[in-house]
Amino acid sequence: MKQGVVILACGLLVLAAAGCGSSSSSSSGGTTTEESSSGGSGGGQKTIAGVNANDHGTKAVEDNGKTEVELDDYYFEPTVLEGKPGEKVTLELKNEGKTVHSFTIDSEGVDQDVQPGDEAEVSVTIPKSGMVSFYCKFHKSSGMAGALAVTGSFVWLAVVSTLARMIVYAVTIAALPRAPRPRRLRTVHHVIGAAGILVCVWAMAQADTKAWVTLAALAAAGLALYALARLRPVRAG
Ligand SMILES: [Cu+2]
Repeated sequence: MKQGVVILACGLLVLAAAGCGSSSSSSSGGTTTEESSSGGSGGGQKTIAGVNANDHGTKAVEDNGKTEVELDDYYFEPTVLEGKPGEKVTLELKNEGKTVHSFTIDSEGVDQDVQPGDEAEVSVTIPKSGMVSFYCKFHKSSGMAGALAVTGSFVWLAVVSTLARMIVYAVTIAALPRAPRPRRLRTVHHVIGAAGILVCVWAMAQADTKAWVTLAALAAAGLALYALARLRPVRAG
């Protein structure tokens, strides 16, 4: 019985750790930026949300009022704008270059031209997760692009998945057999276990399809290990 509990706890540990780990890492995939060696207009180039962009930094949007975005030859500054998931933001676009630029987001129906030395305002929405790409329709091929992103989504998910694993470790350690051990799991163990499962469910709710496929593969591996452990039970020590 005790060994059954331990094997079950270990199986759950594998499932939970794998599931939470995969959901956080693949969710971060959308916000990953990659350095590239080729230089852009002063700031170096990055792949941002799948688009090659001249990188001029990341900035959080203003909580109240407008967020200023400089359009120049040929970059956006800041290049990545971070805000809360689903937050509506007003951007004040300033063209400080010598040629006309646009601020364009296909998925949000935003397409604003700004003449040299001119200003314009657009309303945009921070995505629920990951990144949404914006670009200048005249100079996208020159790397004039950027993205709206969710603030620290990767860090937050990493913290939550680590927390989930620690909770599962705690309940696993608590379930380890001790000799003699008159009682079975106590209420506190069930509470800790339930908290761990809730955190895992929350973390998995942030995951996309790719993460679920990964989770399914890892869950199958976890179940196989569990079945193997059942076939060859641990000898009582
Ligand atoms: Cu442009």
